[in-house]
Formats: sequence, structure tokens, C-alpha cells
Amino acid sequence: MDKLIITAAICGAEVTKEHNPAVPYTVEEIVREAKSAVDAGAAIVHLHVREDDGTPTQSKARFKECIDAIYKACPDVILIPSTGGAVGMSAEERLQPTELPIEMATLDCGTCNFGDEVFENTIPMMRDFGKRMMENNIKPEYECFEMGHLDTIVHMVKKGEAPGAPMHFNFVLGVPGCTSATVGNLVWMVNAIPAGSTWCVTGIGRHEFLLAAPAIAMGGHVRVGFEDNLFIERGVLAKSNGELVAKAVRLAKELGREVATSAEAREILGLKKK
Ligand code: KMH
Ligand code: ZN
Repeated sequence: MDKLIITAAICGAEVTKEHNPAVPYTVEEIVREAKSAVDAGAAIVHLHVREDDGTPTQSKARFKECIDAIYKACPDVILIPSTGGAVGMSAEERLQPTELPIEMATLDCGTCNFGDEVFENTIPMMRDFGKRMMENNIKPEYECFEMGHLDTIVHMVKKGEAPGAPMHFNFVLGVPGCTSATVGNLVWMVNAIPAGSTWCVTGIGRHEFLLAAPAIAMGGHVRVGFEDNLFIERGVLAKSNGELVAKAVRLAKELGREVATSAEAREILGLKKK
């Protein structure tokens, strides 16, 4: 079994300091949270950025500022900037980080309910995102909130409309309105990926660690962080993303699975050396 890749989704676009005062907005806060996660054992940081007042933005300049500052503090980390942004943003807005020299980016694999809102990812949009990533040599992390998303992106890759093998998936389970966070649903999705692919699970809210444990046992990879969950245990806010990563590391240790460094994660994911 490969070593475990832990991703920290340190910020997201929906959570605020009202939910947890440690949610980062400024460049300094983003770096603080990225470093806490990497120091605790995260090989990857999934990155959203904000204006200083907390407003989500996909500004290329703001991404560049944050990416440069994170690399100063964590030179080896793999960054996966978001092209999902926040619900309601246009495709052009969302694609801005792909104009930067990045290794990976998320590619959201279909439209879905997202709480009371609709997260729009039409097939023509996905074609544009896939084309951009092929042109700019960016490996997508395929975000699947539903089984149909997985089927859709596998079909698009077969048609040459998005980067192909080895594909890397992130199954985001438990978003209200989307596929629920059960072990059965995780197994169903894992069984449907093309041979040679890698996968990660993101359980939303209290499901973060309930799905991390089976993923560690199944040979998959794990995402934790404020984007998905703000609590270290029931009713207790996490003090940092590092605290959430440290809990995933403890789980892996208990289950006998070694944790990958960023260099080892690059090999597992088939990325070129940085
Ligand atoms: N903020 C969500 C609407 C991604 O990063 O690609 C979308 C999201 C997915 O977070
Ligand atoms: Zn995200």
C-alpha cells in the first residue's frame, strides 16, 4: 500500500471567523495555517484565498501573493489551488489561478446542489477547464460530489477533453444536497475509478474522520481542514489546521499506515519533481 497523502484544505470559501476564529483571511494567516498543516504532516495544501475582510476571491494576483508566501515558508509543499472558488463565480473568474505556474488544480466534475445553492459546473465549462489544464500542464484533482460526476469525467477523459491517466480523484461526501458521507458510498465510488488512478476522501463536518479511517485502511488518501470541518471533536473548535492534520496522522499511525512527505506524494501522484 502506498504511503498516506494528507491534504489540508485550510480555508475554503464558505467558512468564516464567526464559525471559527482561526479561519485564515490575510496572506499572513493563510501562511500560518498552511505551515501548521505541513508541520503536522500534510503533503498537500488545497488553497482558496480571500480578501483581507474574508470575501472569497479567485484573483490571480491574490493567489500569486499567497502561493509565493506559502512556498517561502513551506518550499516542498504541493499546492492545489481551487478552480471551484465560491458558488456564483463565473468560469473566467474561477480559472484565474490556472494562469500561474502551478502543479495541480481542482476540477469540479458536475453541477450539484450545494446546501440551498447550486454549484454550477456544466459540461461545456468542464471542457474549458480540462482544455486549460491540458494546455498549461496542470494535473487536475477531480472533485466528485456525486457518482454521476465520476462517470462524467471518466467519459470526458476518454474523449480527450481533460487530462488523463493517472487520474486523481477527491470524493467529497456529505455536502448537503449531494451524495451522503457513508462508507458504502465511498466503496461504490472507489470501485468505479479507472485502474491506476489515485483517490482521496473528504468527509464533510463530523464525517471528516469517520471517512478518513476507512480510506486509510483501503489505501486511499485523506483530506482534512477548515474548508470541510471546524471541530477537533464534538463541540470543540480546532485551534488550527495543523491540529486536524495531527489527528489524521495519529489515525494513520494507529492503523499502521505511514504518512507521505510532499516528495513521496509527488511520486505517488505522478507529478514531476518540483
Ligand atoms: N467552494 C465550493 C463551492 C473546489 O475547490 O474546487 C467549491 C469548492 C471546490 O471548494
Ligand atoms: Zn475547495
